[in-house]
Amino acid sequence: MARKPSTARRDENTAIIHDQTLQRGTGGELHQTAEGDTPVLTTAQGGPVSDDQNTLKIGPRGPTLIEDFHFREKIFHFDHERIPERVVHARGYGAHGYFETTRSLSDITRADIFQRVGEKTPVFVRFSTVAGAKGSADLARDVRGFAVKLYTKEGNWDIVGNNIPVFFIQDAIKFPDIIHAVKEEPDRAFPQAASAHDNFWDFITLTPESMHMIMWVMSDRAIPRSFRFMEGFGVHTFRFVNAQDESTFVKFIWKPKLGMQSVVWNEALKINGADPDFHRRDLWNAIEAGDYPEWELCVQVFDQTFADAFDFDVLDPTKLIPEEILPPITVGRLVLDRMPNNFFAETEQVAFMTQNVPPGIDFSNDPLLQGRNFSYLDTQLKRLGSVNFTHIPINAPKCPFHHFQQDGHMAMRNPSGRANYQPNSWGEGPRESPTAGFRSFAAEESGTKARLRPESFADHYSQARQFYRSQTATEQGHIAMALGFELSKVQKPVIRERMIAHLLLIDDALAKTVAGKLGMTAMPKPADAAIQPRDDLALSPALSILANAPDSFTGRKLGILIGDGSDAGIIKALRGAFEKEGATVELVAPQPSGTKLSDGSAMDADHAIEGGPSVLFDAVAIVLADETKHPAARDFVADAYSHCKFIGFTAGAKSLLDRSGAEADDGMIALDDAAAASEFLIACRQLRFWPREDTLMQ
Ligand code: HDD
Repeated sequence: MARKPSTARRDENTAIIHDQTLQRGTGGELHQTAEGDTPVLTTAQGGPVSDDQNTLKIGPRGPTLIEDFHFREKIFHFDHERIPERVVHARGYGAHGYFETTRSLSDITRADIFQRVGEKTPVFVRFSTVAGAKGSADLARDVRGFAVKLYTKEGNWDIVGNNIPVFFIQDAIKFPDIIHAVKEEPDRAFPQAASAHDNFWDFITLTPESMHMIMWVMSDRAIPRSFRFMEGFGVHTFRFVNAQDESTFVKFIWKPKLGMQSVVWNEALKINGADPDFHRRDLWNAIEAGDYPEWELCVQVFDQTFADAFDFDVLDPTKLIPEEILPPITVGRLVLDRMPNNFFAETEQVAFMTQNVPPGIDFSNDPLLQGRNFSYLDTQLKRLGSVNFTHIPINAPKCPFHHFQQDGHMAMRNPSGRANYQPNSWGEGPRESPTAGFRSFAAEESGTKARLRPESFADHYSQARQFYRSQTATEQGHIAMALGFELSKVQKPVIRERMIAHLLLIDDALAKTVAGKLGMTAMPKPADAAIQPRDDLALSPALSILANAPDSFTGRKLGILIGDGSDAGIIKALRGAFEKEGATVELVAPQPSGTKLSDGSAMDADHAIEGGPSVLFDAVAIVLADETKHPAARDFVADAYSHCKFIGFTAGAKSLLDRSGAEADDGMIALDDAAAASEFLIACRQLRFWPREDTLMQ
């Protein structure tokens, strides 16, 4: 695949800040340059600084003077660098790109973004974990945020979604509870970025509506290999509204062009140690290399008749509509092609809000969505500190905008002219437009004021069962292992038992397997279900990652372990074949430089072996001339083997394979000569050799 250098990382989002920096540094005649073209360091007020190494003192060993305004300003600013991290989704990573409309939806929505095929709309996307703090590791078992800000010609549209199509709770009033429960326990402040603790499982087992979501969170979806290999979901039912003010229901889905992929749990634990920034580094590297990640935007559209006939309430955010029942239609593509200039300015300060919708897109009565629409504005004020957070370039619309909001902290733009209200007699300023403006869909509403959950939301187990049973046997095994791991960290037996009681309503065999993993001798009674789970829902293969595998190694990474005497021809052939596939190849060696290959050439490696464990790669090749005693080399092979990776090996690697416990199977491919590289690549397209997992479990 051709590697393009990333496009210049500068755009209007940061231009204001950047230009001010330039002006500060090169501010004309007054500010000479220090050396050559290096600008003179100044204070924030623009005053040139003569000494930035020493505070102002009386004598070399004397007290520091209050008069030192440069020191005072520098420390004052530093002391205030941090803003509150997001109360959820604190750890995230963002990128710029564009959305291209590939299908006109002008019959069902008047949203400008869906009128013209080929229309390109700038976007900013932020991926995140939910529970961990800003500095936590990327491979936590967790839901991933998938928030997309589309800078449309009719204002910003934010699809603030996750990589899981359902949610834990049905009503927004429960959100603080679920989040408190999953985050670190307040007396001890641990565990961080982990759901494997009593409080979380206590809440889950007391909240049956979370059962469907918990099946997803225990599945491989919660340990994605990369942001690039995740689906994204708007979760709620929204509305499209057309020019005739007619409404159609819609659900939004992002589908990754490279297909989905996850890691295994033992691998995730090790990645967190080897590279806690694994996901953000992956996104950075892909975009910098010109391998721009891409998703299709798909919509599931339906009318009231479909909604009435569907098995569940379309307003219930703990339910999904299987793709087999309502096939998604592709309407556009999302391409991420530029990293931010500055993490804080853009990724940290970006403010997503579900209530940001353009005319032609509207809300349903999903009670979770309604509560979110209220919550997101609050959080921006808390985090960004001013009602003027839309003045920050990343949050400002890219279309023309005019309003009379003024003043407030850090106001960067105030309306000009005399009139700051409307209507006015000065002929100044904007006026509302009944035709172009946002009009809420005129839904008829009636009812008695009450705190109620609808009866139609009461089945908490049927779709959990459908999800579990729609997984491949390998994925079902992973769910059982995840539940076993998580519940093994729960200290209170009653909580574990309660979970088994719920699992009995989802799948009897699963419940028994997990109980066995926990060493439970007697099974509890099944939980009391408000509505007995259904057994008649058709399986939905679309819910499985492995049943929809891409059969491609594009976008993945091969690690080649080399040492002195490694066969130069095989290394070259592997590199050629895998790079042609659009994969990345990295070399791992005992030292970072100076490995002598079979042809006498010296080769630099990308990683010294201690820093380049096999968990960083999707497949590995062990191209060694003879025995290596390096302890990390044994881990390299043993991990790759137990994580079911395809392993290519040369004859000289045999003794290392034996010492590492890697036994011959169809996932172990001999690299006898350069020609074997393409055979190895064909095998690697399956991504993992899952049959090995059964052997390992025996
Ligand atoms: Fe939320 C952030 C996704 C329910 C309140 N949420 C946040 C982010 C994502 C989601 C991706 C991070 C955005 C970013 O990258 O800056 N949230 C969801 C999804 C939900 C959901 C898919 C259910 C379908 N959220 C939810 C509820 C509430 C909130 C029910 C409150 C009633 N969410 C917030 C928040 C956050 C947030 C507190 C924290 C930081 C922020 O908004 O900007 O307002």
